[in-house]
Amino acid sequence: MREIVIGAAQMGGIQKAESREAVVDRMLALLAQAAEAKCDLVVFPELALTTFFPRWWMEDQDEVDTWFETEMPGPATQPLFDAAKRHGIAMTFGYAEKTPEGRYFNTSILTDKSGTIVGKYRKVHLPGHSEYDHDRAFQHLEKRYFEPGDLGFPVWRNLDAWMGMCICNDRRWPEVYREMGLQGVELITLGYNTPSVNSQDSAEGLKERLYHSELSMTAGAYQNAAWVVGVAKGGDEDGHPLMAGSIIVDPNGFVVARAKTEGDELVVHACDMDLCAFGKRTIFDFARHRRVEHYGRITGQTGVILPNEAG
Ligand code: CDT
Repeated sequence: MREIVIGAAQMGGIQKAESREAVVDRMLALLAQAAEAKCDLVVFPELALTTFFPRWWMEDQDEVDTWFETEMPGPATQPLFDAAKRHGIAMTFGYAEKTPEGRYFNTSILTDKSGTIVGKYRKVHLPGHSEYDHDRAFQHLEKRYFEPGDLGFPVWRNLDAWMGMCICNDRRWPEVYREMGLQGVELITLGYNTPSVNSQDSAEGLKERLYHSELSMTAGAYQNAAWVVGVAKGGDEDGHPLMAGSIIVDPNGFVVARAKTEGDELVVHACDMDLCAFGKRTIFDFARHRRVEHYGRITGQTGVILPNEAG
């Protein structure tokens, strides 16, 4: 048995006026709870240090830059790394990254139990739009403020398991899980900020959104025989409702633990990495069953090409 006690550290809304230090205090409280619960790993949401700022239209780059971290850890986040090391807990969280070259990414990092960063992932699937959209109930400007990640979907050996990360919208794309599945991933962690209502269709509300989120993560877990831990920001954020619904999914695709609230809440489950082995050597033994000669379109084209247009 290779058990990792995982704490899915859901966070309630982070208001625009909330300082990094105040948010880090909330994260420290969750880490302390995780230490009480004997967690080995704590998973925080996407853009865990700030409000989900891509909902705001900004033209002044100096203002945009205030939402980005230029170093990790930096002065505001160092206490997190110190606490993780003191408790002996590995952690992962998302933040907006500005590189020394002036590039902007929606990023998450993974540490080991000594608080050393062992993995970095930059969000590949950026939803939304880059210009102001008058037809939406609210904006989703990730394509304006970030560039698509340039690191692919690596996996890392950490806590005696193969771990990978993705971020929010990535969880809706089967290619993401399979890229990691093909590297033997056993645990995929992800954070998300999902509005409770679709900005382009008010009929798609909380119930439908929770369903799609869970459907994506349970399918990704099952089809790759891996644990999936999806951690939300939830509740009211700057007057905008965010869907909560953090879950821990086992390698058979079953939800084994879920958040009960929309606020700061630690969901704990002891996850045995050895449970991945059965699916990986049977129905999802990729080496025996995949038929790559038929998958060319997956990497060869993006949009739909109807058969009568193919030429
Ligand atoms: N943060 C993020 O990726 N949110 C998206 C919202 C999609 S609507 C533009 C998500 O897939 O949950």
